[in-house]
Amino acid sequence: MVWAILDFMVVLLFSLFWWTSHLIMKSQLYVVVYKCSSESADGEKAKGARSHLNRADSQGFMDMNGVEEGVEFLPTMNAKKVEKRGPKRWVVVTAVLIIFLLVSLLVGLLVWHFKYRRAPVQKVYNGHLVIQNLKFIDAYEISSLPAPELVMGAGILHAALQFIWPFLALIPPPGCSNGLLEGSVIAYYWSEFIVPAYRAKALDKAMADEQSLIQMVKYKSRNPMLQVNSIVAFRSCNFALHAKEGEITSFTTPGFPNSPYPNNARCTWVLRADVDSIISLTFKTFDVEVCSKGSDVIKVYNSLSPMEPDELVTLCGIYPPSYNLTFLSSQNVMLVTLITNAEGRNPGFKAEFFQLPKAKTCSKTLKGESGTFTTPFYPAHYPPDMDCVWNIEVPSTKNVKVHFNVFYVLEPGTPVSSCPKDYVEISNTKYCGERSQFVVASKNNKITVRFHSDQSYTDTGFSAKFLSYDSSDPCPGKFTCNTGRCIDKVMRCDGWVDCTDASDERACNCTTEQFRCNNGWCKPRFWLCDGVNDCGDDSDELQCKCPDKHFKCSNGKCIPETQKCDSKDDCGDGSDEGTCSKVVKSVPCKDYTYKCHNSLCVSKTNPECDGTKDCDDNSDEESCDCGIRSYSKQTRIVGGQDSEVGEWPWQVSLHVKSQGHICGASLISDKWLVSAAHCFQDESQIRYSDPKQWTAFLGLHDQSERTNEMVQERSIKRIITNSQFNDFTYDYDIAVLELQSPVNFTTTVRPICLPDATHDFPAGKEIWVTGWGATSEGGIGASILQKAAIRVINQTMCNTLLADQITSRMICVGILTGGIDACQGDSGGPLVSVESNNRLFLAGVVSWGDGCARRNKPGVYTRVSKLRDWIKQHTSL
Ligand code: 4AZ
Repeated sequence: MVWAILDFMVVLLFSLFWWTSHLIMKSQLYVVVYKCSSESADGEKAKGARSHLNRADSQGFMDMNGVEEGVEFLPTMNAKKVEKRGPKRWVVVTAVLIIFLLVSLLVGLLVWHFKYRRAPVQKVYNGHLVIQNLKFIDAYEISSLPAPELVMGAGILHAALQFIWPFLALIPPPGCSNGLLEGSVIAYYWSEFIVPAYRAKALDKAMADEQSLIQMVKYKSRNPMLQVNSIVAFRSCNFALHAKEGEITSFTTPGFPNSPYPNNARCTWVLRADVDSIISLTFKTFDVEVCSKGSDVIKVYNSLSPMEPDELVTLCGIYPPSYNLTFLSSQNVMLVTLITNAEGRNPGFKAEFFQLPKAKTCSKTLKGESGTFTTPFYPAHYPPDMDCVWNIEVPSTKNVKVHFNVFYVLEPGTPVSSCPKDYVEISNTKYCGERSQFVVASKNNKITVRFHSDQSYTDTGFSAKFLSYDSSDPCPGKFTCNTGRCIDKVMRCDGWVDCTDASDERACNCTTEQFRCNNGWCKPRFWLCDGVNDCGDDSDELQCKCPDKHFKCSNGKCIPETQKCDSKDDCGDGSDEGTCSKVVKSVPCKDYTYKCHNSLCVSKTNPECDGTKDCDDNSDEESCDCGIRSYSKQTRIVGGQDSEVGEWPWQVSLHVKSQGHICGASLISDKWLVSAAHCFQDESQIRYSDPKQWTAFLGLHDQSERTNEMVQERSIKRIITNSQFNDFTYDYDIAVLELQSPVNFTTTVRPICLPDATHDFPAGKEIWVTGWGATSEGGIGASILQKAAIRVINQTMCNTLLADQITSRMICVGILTGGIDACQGDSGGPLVSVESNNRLFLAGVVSWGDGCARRNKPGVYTRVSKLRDWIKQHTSL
């Protein structure tokens, strides 16, 4: 239709052109008449003007009366005469102008039509089709392309070849040996089309539609009996790039960043470098369909053939910009492939590569008291096909140990027990996989560390340091684990396993505050009957178990299992009804049942935004645009606890004028934040309760980069602290803040979900705390947003540990061995839990603690679910 209109316009323009050219001729004649009667000075001027005309015009001609005629533009001075003898001057000027415009438009349109719209574009597709009523014969099984006659000889395909010629191969379907299958052949094809640019999209559409493809093959074959099914066509796009000496070369998926990469595509990028060079490839931006079976996928190969043994990595999903996506080749070639399915509209990637001289060796001899070493190109993925040896030697009177700070030598699908592919080897022991920090010690002053990577799949590698130690006292003032690691003496026999081989908890005499497990371990007494198998043999929980076929309520009561999830509160604390995975609809509303908007209640644990409609009015799945990160990739922490950009998009930094960052907060809508009431208590010097004192920074990653384009800065309009907040006990430690103007949701700014009042965060659940607070007790704040995974602590146990200071508006979360915790400056910030559907909920607000990261002193957080109604009352959210 659009093209019909365009064609009509072209015809119209031709007509106009014809008409206007007549007009031009007429006006030329008109000028000639004028020229005939002009004389003297005017005539001179006209002559002068004539010299500007083109040659054909300036030649002029003689009429019958011998009057010289010519074509000229009208000199201004003749205007009056013109007015007397013909149409006014402005009419002529306007006409000339219109003509000029129309001609330009016409020329433009013709250029666009022939140069761009009709410009030939090459479209390449490959794929396969199944021909059902073609009997497979052995003659098809030839190494070169089958000759057309051969296929036509089969009497079926014929002209279909015009469409899908040439076939790369004709094979019987899998599972059938040659010649055995009656009437069925799989034809692999590769076809190239040259089409006008304006038809390219329609061709893509047709090639993506299986039914239209089948029709097309049938039509072209002129054989309606041909039974073709399951035909697929993939768009081919192939690029070849060569690294330039000393330069970085970039490439992107087609259309990046303005339009998504094509569906049903097979794209390849062949990367080459000079001989004796290797390639370093980095994905700078990576946004591909979220990984699932059959999803769009990018693969990088350490060769030019896309074969599994040479595959370096398979990538899909969305990676934050800070994620390390650098890969190295072992030789001067690399291949990147993109395979896309029929769905998904993601932008794709931007990548860069450059060449590096191929290092002769990565092996080294390291001497001295201490030193560091890493896998080649760490923290980039180490190259495949590498063997490095580090010969370490410390002074002869000392022994040596190697401490691995970071260790990622993981090959997907390989057992870490035998490490058959990539590995680190020390004293005939192989290490591989993902490991937390560990130490390997030697019994003399030398140690040899070997690293091997095979052809496929590479990882981040390791970062290690070597240290010399005195063999008579390997850990001065400390306890030495059998692994060689040094730990504080107080950690010996305290019930916690601190040495990876548990050597700190063996051969212990239990104290009066401990009980002895059946297997001999000593454990703190308050761990008895806490529902966690601390002994490992369950002996700390056995005496407190309910009889067979009974359910143990959270308050310790035992009830028959049949009474669980029967819509009656048999425990008395709702714990038998609050943890039912099956929805019992329209149960009597209780403290532990979820209330739908229609006032009916359902008994299901945490039904909000879990992707299942549990309320008849769907109210449990409404207002669920929250708790989702823009980046689908969870990063591994490499050498620290730094967050990735956009990993916690609800995190807010609250600054006080002239003091900088003071507290954290969480974004719950485009204009409301949740924080801690204790952040807004006035002090003699500063009125912290005054909204004008505060500025909120959203989308912030690094405190030193607050002017970054991803950051949104807002003033605070209102601070509402909970009127029941007690600044002695820190009970009801919650506040909501209204922003002066709403924020825009972006990849780095998004709200967190608020849990329903009945939402359960069970003891033992892993939860994340984030903030720019102090990184040690009494220490200074972090510049990069920090993250830490901690666990919910049983409320009764926490009350014991923290001297009965825990109210029901508080939740204790931490790691009882110490070392991981929130601290000063994290206050007000989020404690978030990953719930079903990978959605994150605000479980708590950082509130207080007995110091930071101390043993048996978990952090205390405001329990948001308990104050959900208060938040609703003040924000209507
Ligand atoms: C504080 O002063 C603070 N360990 C916050 C949290 C904790 C301790 C202190 C928890 O803001």
